[in-house]
Amino acid sequence: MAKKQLRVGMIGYGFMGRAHSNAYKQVGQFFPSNHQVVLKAACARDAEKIKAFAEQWGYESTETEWKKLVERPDIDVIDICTPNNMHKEIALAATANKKAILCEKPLAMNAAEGREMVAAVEKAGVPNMVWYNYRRIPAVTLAKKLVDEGRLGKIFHYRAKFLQDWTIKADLPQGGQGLWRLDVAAAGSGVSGDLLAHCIDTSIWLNGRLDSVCAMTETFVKERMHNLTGKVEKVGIDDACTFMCRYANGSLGNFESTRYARGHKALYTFEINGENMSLFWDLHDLHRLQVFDYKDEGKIRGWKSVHVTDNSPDHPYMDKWWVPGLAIGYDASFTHQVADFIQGLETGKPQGPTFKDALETQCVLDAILDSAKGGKWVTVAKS
Ligand code: SOE
Repeated sequence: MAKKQLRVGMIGYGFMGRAHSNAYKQVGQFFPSNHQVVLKAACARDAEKIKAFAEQWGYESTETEWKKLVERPDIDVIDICTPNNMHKEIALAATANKKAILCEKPLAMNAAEGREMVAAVEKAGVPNMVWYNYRRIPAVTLAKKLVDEGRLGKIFHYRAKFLQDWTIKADLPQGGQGLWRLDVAAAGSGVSGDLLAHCIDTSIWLNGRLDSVCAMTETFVKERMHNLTGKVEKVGIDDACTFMCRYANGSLGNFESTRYARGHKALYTFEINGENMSLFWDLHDLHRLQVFDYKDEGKIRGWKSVHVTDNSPDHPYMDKWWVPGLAIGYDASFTHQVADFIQGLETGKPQGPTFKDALETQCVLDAILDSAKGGKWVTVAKS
């Protein structure tokens, strides 16, 4: 039977443009379905750069104006890999043209924008998803399975951190390609929207709704040269953010994120402590889920390090890869996301995180920034 084409129009060509393109190329090989992904067009303002990107990754054509791309009848899905300040406008235009949308995280600059985006995709009925990829690391997906099976019992604590060190240099400029993450006008926020957003998404998925938050933020380097204006300008993003929270299920949360933790490049870890079981995961050892099961026999009770590589349905996604015991990497989380998105199209059961799911994270981010500004506890708005 001829496969249905899923023709991708990619906007942006940075780190995420590469990660997503790689996933589109891999998915058909490892996760066969009734769809065939076609890299139809790549789009960015710089004609030469986007041409080079398209040639490297195998896109059939290029555009330099995203408005043209979203109108093209030969595109089924728009992948938004631009800085955050473009997400809303592109998503609304793509929706108006009845395209499915895969949007890079965070969904938007803030919850108000996110709400508009959710309303638009829901009204138009277009498939939508946000690239919170860490949900689909097999060890993290296994954690979700254990939580859903009720094995942890009542959950008391959730703690997570995401640490980096790449912005310590005070003479690193802000703005423009690669450095837009330091420019509040393009990013909306700093580590909260960039890194904590991942931790919050995973935590909502595993532990449910956050009710209230109390946060502090700091901007260690107050001024940086702006690549777009050529002037030294105030830095408007949070360089570090720590917050505590209360979850709707009664548990307590503790989160930390910074780009000033010398020696750490991408240390994302989380731990959940339940009445009967605790779980711990570390991105630097991404195949392992650490499990402590209080129900184990006392004599041999202790932390187990489960290498999530078994080629069976017990270990999510792994039956599609190599033989048992062999590892896959960070890139596979994106491949899994595309596979699940396609499964959602084929079954009519959309896979998360949808725009609506990602709006919940956006509401938490707004509450965090509010709390840090006012030095007080803030109730998280309902999405
Ligand atoms: C920032 O350095 C960054 O690339 C984030 O933007 C990604 O979302 C995260 O997964 C890794 O770090």
